[in-house]
Amino acid sequence: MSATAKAAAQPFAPSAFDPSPNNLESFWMPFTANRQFKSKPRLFVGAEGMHYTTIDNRKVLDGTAGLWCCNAGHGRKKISEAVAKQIQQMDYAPAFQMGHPSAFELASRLTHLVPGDLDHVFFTNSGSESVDTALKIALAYHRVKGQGARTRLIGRERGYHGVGFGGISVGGIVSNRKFFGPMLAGVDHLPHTHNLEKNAFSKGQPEWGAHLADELERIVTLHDASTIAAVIIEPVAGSTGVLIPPKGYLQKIRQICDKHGILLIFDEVITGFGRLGSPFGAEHFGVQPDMITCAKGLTNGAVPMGAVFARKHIYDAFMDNAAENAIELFHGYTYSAHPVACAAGLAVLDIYKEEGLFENCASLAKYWEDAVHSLKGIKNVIDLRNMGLIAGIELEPIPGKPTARAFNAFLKAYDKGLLIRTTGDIIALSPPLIVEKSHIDQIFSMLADILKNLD
Ligand code: PXG
Ligand code: PLP
Repeated sequence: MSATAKAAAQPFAPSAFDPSPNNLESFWMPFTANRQFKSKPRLFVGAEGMHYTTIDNRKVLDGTAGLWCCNAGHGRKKISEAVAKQIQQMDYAPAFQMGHPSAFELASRLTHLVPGDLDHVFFTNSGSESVDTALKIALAYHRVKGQGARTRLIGRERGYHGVGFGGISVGGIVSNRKFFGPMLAGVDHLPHTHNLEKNAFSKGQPEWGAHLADELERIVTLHDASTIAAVIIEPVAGSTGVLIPPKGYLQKIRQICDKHGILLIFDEVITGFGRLGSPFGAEHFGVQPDMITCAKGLTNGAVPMGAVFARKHIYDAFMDNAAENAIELFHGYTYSAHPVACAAGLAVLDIYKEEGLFENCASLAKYWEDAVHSLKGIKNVIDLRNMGLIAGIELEPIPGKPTARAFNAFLKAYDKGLLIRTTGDIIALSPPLIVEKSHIDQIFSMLADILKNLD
């Protein structure tokens, strides 16, 4: 059918004067209850500062920075102007065997945000691509170093590392894995660190659980270190419902990796760019990973972009082991270091610096913690967790109906004018880092109301 015939055959073709969608069928929505959504849609049409505007012109307070990505809040002119300027000046430059200046500028500015000699940046378009990139670099690194038998990748139960085949293989969220066959071979998993009996209602890092890092020794004994390439973990697990690392746990993981020549990858797609009050979680916890994956806050969510930081010895291994004029790493995306994404990234770094947003996060962390724990005692709240500007609020599931209680809270919050995120029966909060005490008060007074009146 021609485009015109198709338009004529479609009785509800949107008119140029009414941009609101009137056919919700075609778009297969990601990680969404499509039928529920389409029966009662929730559509945003605007965003400014701490708020979204709905299609029916209501303001919704953003308790989640979009999806953990709009750390500098919404509607930032500096970003939109930089993006517009870049598109006008040069829309695209080939990513392979060619370059453009802002890619180099962004990479070098980014390296100042991460600790140690994480001096090299590989650009991607998402967190999922960053994860698959880091896993591939880990495998290739050992190979160019003459240790090609190191092919195993170790993730963690309940970990979220995006949705590529590498990411779901090392990830540990059952629903994200069980539909998709055997995935990557040679993957093993550490146990997660969540334990309500020991750690419920801990403020910040729980006391109990550092010994769970020793499970890595057991895995090494089982497979032998000579077969293991890398361990990948989220310093704070986000997507699974906010699991804060027990005191000393990440340090122990680092020590065991060092002992056995295993690379340690921190997946900081959520913890990067100030979410914990430091530029990255690595600095926050005082642990030096060999690679860091990031995305989201890199461009404030305005343009898709991700990145992998690699330590000097990793980059050098590739440079030192390839013939002159040869490509050193056979990996990359059409849109790696896209000029428009780089323009957004540079503008965002300016905003973070000029407005001291990481520091704002750090200075509000205690106020946030007190607000989170003010929900203690409300019926069905079985745990409260917090760190930086992140909160996890775990609810007792309705017997026989897991996820229903938290999803109901999400729907009620949206109606009331608050955006929250739920996973299983856990509510996750992560407001933009421009948040003020008055917004925090609003978030928790609305939430307390909702939870008190929840079935
Ligand atoms: N790693 C981590 C640690 C993440 O949190 C990804 C990788 C994948 O990034 P992309 O850009 O491919 O989505 C993520 C993403 C939620 C939620 O509310 C979390 C993410 C994405 C969407 C929703 O839990 N994390
Ligand atoms: N599929 C085909 C047929 C392609 O030609 C390409 C890139 O050239 C890709 C997939 C990968 O796309 P991207 O580089 O945007 O990840």
